[in-house]
Amino acid sequence: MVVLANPALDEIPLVRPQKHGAFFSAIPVVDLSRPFSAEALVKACEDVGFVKVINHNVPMDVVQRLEAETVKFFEMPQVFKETSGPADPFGYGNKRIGPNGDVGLVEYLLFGITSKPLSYTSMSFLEEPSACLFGPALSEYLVAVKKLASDVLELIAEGLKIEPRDLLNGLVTDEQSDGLFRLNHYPRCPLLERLDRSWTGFGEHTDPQIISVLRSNNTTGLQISLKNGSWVSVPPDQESFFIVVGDCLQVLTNGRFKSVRHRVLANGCKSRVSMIYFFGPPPAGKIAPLSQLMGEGEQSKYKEFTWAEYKKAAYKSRLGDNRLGQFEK
Ligand code: GA4
Repeated sequence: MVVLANPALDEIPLVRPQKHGAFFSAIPVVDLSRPFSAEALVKACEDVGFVKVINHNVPMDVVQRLEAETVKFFEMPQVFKETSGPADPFGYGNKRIGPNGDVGLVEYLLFGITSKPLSYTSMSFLEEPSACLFGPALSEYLVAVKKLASDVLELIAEGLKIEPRDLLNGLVTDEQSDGLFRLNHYPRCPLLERLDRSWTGFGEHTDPQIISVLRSNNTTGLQISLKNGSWVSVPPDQESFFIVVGDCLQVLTNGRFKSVRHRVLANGCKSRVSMIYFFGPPPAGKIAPLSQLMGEGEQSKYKEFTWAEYKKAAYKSRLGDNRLGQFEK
């Protein structure tokens, strides 16, 4: 019999008795340097709510610098990492996700991001001389990925024929816009590998924001749920970014885009490091379907709310809850 020494592991849901399923080869890919990328982005957001973007203009050395600093942080002794925790709401977190009892086989750093000037919440490890390269690497990454998010939203607005063209990206570049940044580490776990089991790394959920921009190292684990409810594995690609449609974009498009349910399974083979920048609107921003996207006689499917209201409700929910449910008409 195998005894799991860490009691917290007992609480982590076992997803299913086999390892990752086949890779889904039909993840939409959009080359941002090509004509018709606007239309292709819209189609991907409608069909899947998830899209891989290439030729994104984020320099790979910026990504690699932050990844190297992140790996260095997660390799530090547990007591050191914990001086930057708990993640309540920002800081270092280990296995516990959010305030309502969700758990996963993951450790992470969660930063709050303010827009102008672009800055992140401080943490005690950042004051150590050994972490002196972390802050500059993080700042550079945030600037580059924010530009990518802004470009993508502008293209989506073009594809949807929204005027003015900066209406969507304006929500995330606004001075008051509300960003979050998450560095996740799913550790290698030889025990899991030996058991040939998958545990939940990060449980299924949708992202509450407008979009999220995700990048991971070359390790499997991420899965998305398709419209028919089936789960498919996303082939990792460390050079690309994945755009995840969030709940707010679903509402802004009156359900034309769907926020995609996704999760990460931990199978223990290789450690996975992911970086996700969540782009939320200003707290007072009203989230409602854009009138220009409504067909004749089309009614809003949602009660109007502000991002502050939605966020407050989200932090009372469990990770896997359907958060939009209570705002549906
Ligand atoms: C899911 C998406 C992001 O990771 C996150 C998560 C947040 C957290 O980890 O603190 C939440 C979760 C996420 C939604 C419901 C609440 C809040 C955990 C949780 C149970 C940072 C976010 O913005 O919402």
